[in-house]
Amino acid sequence: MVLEIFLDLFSQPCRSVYIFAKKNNIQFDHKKIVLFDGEQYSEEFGRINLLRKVPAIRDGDFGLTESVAILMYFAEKFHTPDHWYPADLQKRALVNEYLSWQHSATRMHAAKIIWLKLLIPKAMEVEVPKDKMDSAIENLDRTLKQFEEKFLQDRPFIVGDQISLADLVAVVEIIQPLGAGLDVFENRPKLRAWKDRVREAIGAELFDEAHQTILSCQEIVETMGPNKFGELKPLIVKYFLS
Ligand SMILES: N[C@@H](CCC(=O)N[C@@H](CS)C(=O)NCC(=O)O)C(=O)O
Repeated sequence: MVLEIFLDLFSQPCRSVYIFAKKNNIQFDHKKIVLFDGEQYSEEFGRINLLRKVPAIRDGDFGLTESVAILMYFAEKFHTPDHWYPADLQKRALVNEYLSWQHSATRMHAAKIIWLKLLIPKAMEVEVPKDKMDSAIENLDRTLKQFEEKFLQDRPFIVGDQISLADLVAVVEIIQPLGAGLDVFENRPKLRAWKDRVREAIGAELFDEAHQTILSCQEIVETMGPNKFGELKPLIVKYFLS
C-alpha cells in the first residue's frame, strides 16, 4: 500500500515533511487538506488524526502524526543520508536539542505573526491591538537572536557542515512571517546566508515550490470571501487576542 501524507503547504510542519519526502525520493500519495476550508474537521480526516492537525501519515495500517516524529520515522525507515539525522550520538543529540527547543520558540513565535499581521485583521476583519503585535514582534526578535547565537553560531548549518532535520524544521518556521509581509531576513545577514545555504542544499526548485503557498498568502487572503474561518473565527480570535 502506498504511503499517504496529509498536508496543507500553508502549514510549516507540513512543508518540512513534504520537502523531506520529496528530497529523499520517498514515494507518497499527497492527500491535500485545506485548513482554511476546515477540512481537518471532516469525519474522514478525524479517522486519520483525532487531533485534527496536519501533517499526518498512513503507512499501510500504521498511522503517525507530529512532524518531528514523522521526519524521524522517514529518516529511519528509508535510510536517508546520514547528515539528516546523524547516527553519531552527539551530532544526533544536537539535532534533538534544536527539535526540542523549537516547539516553544521558533514555532510558537514565528507562527503567531501571520495570524496577527495578516489573517486576523485582513481575513477576519478584527483589529489587532498594537501592544499584541509589538509583543509578538519582540518575542520573534528575541527568538531569532537566540537561534543565531546558540544554534547557528558561526557554523554553516545547525550541526556543522551539512543540513540536518534541525535546519529543515527551522527554515520552514522562520520563513512563515514572510507570508504576512514581515521580512525576517532584513538586517539579519547571518540568518539570510544560512537560509540561502539551506535552500541550496534542498534545491531551489523544491524549496520554492514548497513555499509558494505561504509566500502568496497576502494575495490568497484578498480573494477570500467575508465568512472565511466561519464558526472558528471567535475561537481563533480568542486564542490569539485574549
Ligand atoms: N506539533 C504539530 C503541529 C501541527 C499543527 O499545529 N498543524 C496545524 C497547521 S500548522 C494544523 O493542522 N492546524 C489545524 C487546526 O488546528 O485546526 C506538528 O509539528 O506536526
